[in-house]
Amino acid sequence: MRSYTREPPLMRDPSGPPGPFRRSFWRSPIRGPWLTSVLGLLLLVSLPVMFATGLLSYAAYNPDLSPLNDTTPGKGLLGFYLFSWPTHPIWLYRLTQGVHVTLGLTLVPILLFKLWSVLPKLFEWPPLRSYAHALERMSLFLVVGGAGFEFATGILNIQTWYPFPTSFYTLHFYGAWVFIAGLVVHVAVKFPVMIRALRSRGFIEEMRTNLAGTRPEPPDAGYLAPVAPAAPTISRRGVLAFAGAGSALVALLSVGQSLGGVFRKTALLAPHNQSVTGGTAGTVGDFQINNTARNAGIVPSETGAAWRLTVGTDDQAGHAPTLLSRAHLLRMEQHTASLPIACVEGWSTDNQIWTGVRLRDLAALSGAANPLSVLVRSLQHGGGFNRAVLSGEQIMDPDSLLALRVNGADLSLDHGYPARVIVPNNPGVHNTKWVASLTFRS
Ligand SMILES: Nc1nc2c(c(=O)[nH]1)N[C@H]1C(S)=C(S)[C@@H](COP(=O)(O)O)O[C@H]1N2
Ligand SMILES: [Mo]
Repeated sequence: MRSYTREPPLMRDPSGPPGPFRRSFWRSPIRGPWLTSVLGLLLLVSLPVMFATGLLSYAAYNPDLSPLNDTTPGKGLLGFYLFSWPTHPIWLYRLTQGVHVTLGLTLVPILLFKLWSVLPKLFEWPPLRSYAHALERMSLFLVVGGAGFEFATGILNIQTWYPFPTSFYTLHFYGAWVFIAGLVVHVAVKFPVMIRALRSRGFIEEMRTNLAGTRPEPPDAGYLAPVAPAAPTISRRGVLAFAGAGSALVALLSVGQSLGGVFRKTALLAPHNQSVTGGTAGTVGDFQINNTARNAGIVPSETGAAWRLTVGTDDQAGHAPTLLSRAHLLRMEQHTASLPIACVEGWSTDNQIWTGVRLRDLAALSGAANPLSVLVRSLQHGGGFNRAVLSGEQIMDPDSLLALRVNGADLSLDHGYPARVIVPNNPGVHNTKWVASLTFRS
């Protein structure tokens, strides 16, 4: 019988305080550089996707267009990459944000296993050996703290729980930059160690190794493998299968909110998916709504026959704004576009058939033939989503509509009656419902 309790003399640490600060306290025989590196590699390929799709999501809000769109003021240099968010392809935001949210949820089990695998390092003794060591540990603080912060704020947001002291976007955006700064240092330091560790054992071979054949890794300078390993109770392939199954389960229970179709009902972890009716009673092709008229405090009397759309420009010189009734809008040239609604929270609708007046026709009517932007205001009084600014490019797209009808029926009150904005590839939050006014800027 092989003994698992022999301590190599070099790795002894009788001088540290007792308990977890002694290396011999950590006995899991599967903990070691190889397992940490496999989990690390998974995160190394996924986290840049999270970062990139996150930055794209911020760009999709067109924050440079208006302070009203920008919930992250003072971004300064961190907004260097911003560009005017395109209207095509129409499914782009649905894809990037679906990936951001689904991948983020899927990574949670991997992240937890990765943190477990490096737990002894938290108690490393002596805590600081050199300047380089101090720098490395500081970067870990940013990486671990940043990851915890980004995952926690992201998950709270998609669960529509907002215990934040300030805007979610501000926190999540700055948190992402702090996290990525730490990650870059961490990867620079650890990449060679990871490659060496991955080469130390064959992946396929490890996947063929059962519990009886599981052997500890030799104690390493990185403080991961145990100096006094206990007998294994699970193989490395068992741990990876467990983590993988956890990830797969989370993915399967959430991806339906973005995929739509028959998968929609499988998204049990996605709170937005549970109401699948938009109140268009009796019509085919009804679909879910995010915010109801009642919840938004829409007063039915304001949406009745007295409703008028105010269309104007921001330069007061010249003509007064035009007031248009719904009947008038319906007599204007009607256009149809098949577009989804895709929310920052990852859920999206399938394409719906929207019918209404082109935003660019309304711009022309206001006297702004080449508008730079438009401020859309809702009837809704309170709440953060009652206004948005759209870009000139968005206004001019022939599929950008002030929708009056959807799937062949008048909009229901919950879908935004009397009129709502629908713009291709626009984050859902900028598709304002219960529109009261459009103010074009040239
Ligand atoms: N007036 C108003 N418009 C709004 C909202 C709102 O709360 N009030 N929610 C926005 C958000 S966050 C999204 S994702 C879409 C969702 O459209 P739906 O509520 O019809 O599903 O509407 C947007 N338009
Ligand atoms: Mo949204």
